[in-house]
Formats: sequence, structure tokens, C-alpha cells
Amino acid sequence: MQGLFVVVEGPEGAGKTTLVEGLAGRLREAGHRVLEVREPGGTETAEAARALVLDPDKQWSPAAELFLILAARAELVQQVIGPHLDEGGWVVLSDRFELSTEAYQIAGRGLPREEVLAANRLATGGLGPDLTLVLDIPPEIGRERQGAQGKSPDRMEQEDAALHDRVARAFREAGGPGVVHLDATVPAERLESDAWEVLSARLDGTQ
Ligand code: Z5A
Repeated sequence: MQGLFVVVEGPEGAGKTTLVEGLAGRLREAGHRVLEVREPGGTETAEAARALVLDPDKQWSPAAELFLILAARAELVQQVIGPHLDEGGWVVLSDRFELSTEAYQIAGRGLPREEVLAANRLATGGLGPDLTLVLDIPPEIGRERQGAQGKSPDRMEQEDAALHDRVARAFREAGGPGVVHLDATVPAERLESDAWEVLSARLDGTQ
């Protein structure tokens, strides 16, 4: 089997991390080799960029924020995702990827679309997901779930509700090849089985 690159996307608190863990477990049980990564992050330098970009005590212009995120992505793709996919036989599961840049930096921050997409292509070398699972959830429910965790909000989470509404709308309206929307208001077990149905069909198609 060729490597398969699967991304889980959606607003904060949608259940991405929970779903990535659940899908990784099911894939391993089914005998697949699985790599789980998160964005921004996944290498020493990308995690350093993540810490800078999410630090609530730092201020970044929208362009600087974009370049930190793309620096992290370039490292993750070149050092980790690309080599695993090239080897074949791996399913790479990523908690966020380039659709988050469209949602937060283009829709949320208002950076110019074509320039951002071109910079993203430079960071990824053109590598994109085979399948993107977008978790659909009203932003207020996601925020409630996060609030219930009792974690202190990071720099992005502290942004105003208007930005988060633009972000949520961009996720809701995302489409194109390989993009599948899932209702994330359902219980986690149900979401996992809905996602597994989509993913296992995709795997059957590639085997
Ligand atoms: N960012 C960006 O700006 N541009 C980019 O290109 C990229 C990222 C790649 C990364 O944060 C930040 O980086 C993000 C955008 C920016 N910031 N914001 N805002 P992150 O990905 O680390 O954090 P997050 O998106 O805010 O995720 P999160 O809080 O970890 O949420 P989640 O992963 O979607 O949800 P979860 O952790 O799986 O679940 C949250 C809680 O809900 C938890 O208590 C679960 O037990 C519960 N849960 C999960 N699923 C369910 C269901 N189905 N029902 C009920 N409760 C559930």
C-alpha cells in the first residue's frame, strides 16, 4: 500500500485529538503502521515554533504568525511526514494541517489568500492530505468543551469571538477533493465510528 496522509480538522474543542487517538487505535488493531502528528509541532524545532506562536504573553503580527506556523510545517513535512509516506505502508494521521491555515490565517486574520497558499506550497513542497476529515461543530460548543477541561487559553484561543466565527465558517464551507465533513456534535464513540467508516473505505480503495 502507498502511504496515506489523513488530516483531522475543525474548530477548537471539536474533538480532533480524541478522534486522532481513536482512529490510530483502530488502524493499529487492523494491522496498519500509524504515525500520529500534530500541527504546529511534531519535531523539536516545530514544537519550539508552536510554543512561540501559542504563548499568550507574546504578540505577533498576522504575517509573523503565518511564518512561524509555516516554518513548523516545513520541518514536519521534510523530516517526518514525507519520509514516512515515501517509505509506503504508513498511515500518517495529523491533528490539523493546511486547512487550519486557510481558516485561521486567511479567513480569521484576513491575510491574502493567493500569497498564503503560495507560501504554504513552498513549506510543504506541494504535499497535501489524501483525506481531510472536517469536524463540524458550532464554535460555542467547542469552547464549552474546552472550558470544561479547565486549561488556560492559549494565544489563539484568547482571540475575540468574531475571529473564531470566521474560522468556524471557513471550516464549515471547506470543500474540494478528499474533504469529508462529519457531525462532531455527536458523542465521541459515534464520531469515531462515522470517521472509521470513511477512512476504512478510503483504505480499501488504496490497497
Ligand atoms: N493554528 C493556526 O492558527 N494555523 C494553522 O495552520 C495551524 C494551527 C495548523 C493549535 O491548537 C492552534 O494553532 C489552534 C489553531 C492554530 N488554536 N486555536 N484556537 P491545538 O490544535 O493544539 O488546539 P485546539 O484546536 O484548540 O484543540 P483542542 O482544544 O486540543 O481541541 P480538539 O483536539 O479539537 O478536541 P479534544 O482535545 O479532542 O477534545 C476537547 C474536549 O472535548 C475533551 O475534554 C474531550 O474529552 C471532549 N470531547 C471530545 N470529543 C467529544 C465529543 N464528541 N463529544 C463531547 N465531548 C468531546
